[in-house]
Amino acid sequence: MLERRLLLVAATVVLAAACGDSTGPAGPNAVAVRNNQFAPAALTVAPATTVTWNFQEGTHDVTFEDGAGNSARNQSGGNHTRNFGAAGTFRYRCTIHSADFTSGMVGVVTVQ
Ligand SMILES: [Cu+2]
Repeated sequence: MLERRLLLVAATVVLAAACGDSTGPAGPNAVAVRNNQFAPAALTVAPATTVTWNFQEGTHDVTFEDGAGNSARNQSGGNHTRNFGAAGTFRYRCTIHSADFTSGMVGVVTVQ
């Protein structure tokens, strides 16, 4: 009986550790948005992949150079997704924390 209870406690701790960390890596095909950075800043995916931006800290946006698939202007939590259908290079930035697509809070998704 005690063993079963200990097992339950151990399983709960493992589950809490897996679910509770909102500042860790965002996962495959995902970008963490925090500390005025996109992490990873450069992501390569296959065609037809949906990429998820996970807003973990601060207020930011995801604005693409091609003008498609942008997030809300001032997003401070939750997720934003864009599906990339065809191959290409898709630069994006946070308009709050960068002036152009080459410096500041910028990122790129390469679809190949
Ligand atoms: Cu920002």
